[in-house]
Amino acid sequence: MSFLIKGGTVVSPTGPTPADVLVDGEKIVALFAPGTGPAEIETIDATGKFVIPGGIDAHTHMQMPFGGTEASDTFATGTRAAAFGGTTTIVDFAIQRLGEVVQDGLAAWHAKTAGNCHIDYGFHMILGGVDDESLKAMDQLVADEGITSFKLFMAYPGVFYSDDGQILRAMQKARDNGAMIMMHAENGPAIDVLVKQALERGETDPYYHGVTRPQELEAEATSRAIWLASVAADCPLYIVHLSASKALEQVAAARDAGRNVFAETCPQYLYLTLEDQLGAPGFEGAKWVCSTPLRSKHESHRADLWRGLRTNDLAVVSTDHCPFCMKDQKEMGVGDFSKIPNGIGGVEHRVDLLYQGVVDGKLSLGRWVETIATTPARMFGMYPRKGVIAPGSDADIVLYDPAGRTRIGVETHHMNMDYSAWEGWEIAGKVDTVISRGAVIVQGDEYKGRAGHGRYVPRGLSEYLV
Ligand code: DUC
Ligand code: ZN
Ligand code: ZN
Repeated sequence: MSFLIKGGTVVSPTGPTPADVLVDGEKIVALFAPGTGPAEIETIDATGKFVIPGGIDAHTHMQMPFGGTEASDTFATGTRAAAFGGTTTIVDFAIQRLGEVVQDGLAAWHAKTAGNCHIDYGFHMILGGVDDESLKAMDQLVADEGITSFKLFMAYPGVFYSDDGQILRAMQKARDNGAMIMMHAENGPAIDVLVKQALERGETDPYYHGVTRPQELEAEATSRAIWLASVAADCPLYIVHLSASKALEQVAAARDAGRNVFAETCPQYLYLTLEDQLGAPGFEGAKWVCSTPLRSKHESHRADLWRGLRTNDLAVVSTDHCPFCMKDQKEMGVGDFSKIPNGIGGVEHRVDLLYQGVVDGKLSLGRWVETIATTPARMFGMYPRKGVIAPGSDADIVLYDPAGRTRIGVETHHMNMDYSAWEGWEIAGKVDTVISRGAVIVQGDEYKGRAGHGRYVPRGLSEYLV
């Protein structure tokens, strides 16, 4: 089927341009100066709307087994919620645990997703056990499986943790095969000491989750990862969920030196704080227990992160979507914050929350599109199939209404969570229409998509390497 998206303003990283967009089947086939496209054709009226590439959330954990439970969004519920929020591709994390064969972990994630996803999806691979076999598997995943990024953890000893020797070996392998190492950069062994000491003092509330993960331990791990990547002949390194000013300083210095070092942040770190959310009365703060943690409002983290987004020291905004319900899940940590499953759900709100940054004068329109769609596509080997409105690209398109408003809350969201981390927020802008590979899947508040529409996206190497 062909149709023309007419009367809108196409936004690309270089800024807004009035243009009509012709879609044929699953692809964008042409852009026209307003009113100069074909006449005898079905149209979608985009008057007054921004026409942007579908959002790409490069960091999600649908139905992830973690912290003694499982993330509450399945691939079906989570990708449908993502679609409502203007995201048309996710990159989720398949998991290899210590002692498991990497390819078996990947097969398990393909089985979870098959027939269930409403939007397109790719995988990164978490390596929970770096050894000779898993290092060999990295080559095979890059060459044959379309998986070109591997996440390692400097946190969570006994779960996903890799020591420095393992990290260096994986980095050397990535340097050879061109893959990206994604790093959860927090000093896990040091955090475990602080957690034990806090619990011994009777400091059991969710607030202490943040206090026992100070920014110094994120900055130290970030710096160590950057130096290890340097030893591995400047292996490509991507710091995930960067939350703190001192960690950002490490990334900025490496980038100023021309290194293959990149970083993402997440909406929760741009808006929410240790005191106002994690420090909420009683057990309420559990809603915002995630790692890295929310940071203090009395320091400059949020302003620094917004600045980092403008200067490209932060290249991408992802969600680290890892939802848990309060009932039966977060509640596991009543009386002991260290037992609260770590994670916040937000896959539905990233595009809107970042548009609020445009309205607040913190980002340009072009930078909005770049951080939520174009750069993730380039960073993770999906460009120009994804992340851009251009002939030949997949017709993943969002019509965004700058005059609309979005109210966020548990009554209206589509994620499988019994609370919202953004309850009661009303923000500028609204997703109006969502098109995934040429199919209209969201129109206003109406859902028209289906499970199984989403396809696996095998990825190439990052475009940003030097
Ligand atoms: N951090 C979280 O908050 N949840 C999932 C995994 C992680 O690293
Ligand atoms: Zn992480
Ligand atoms: Zn994560």
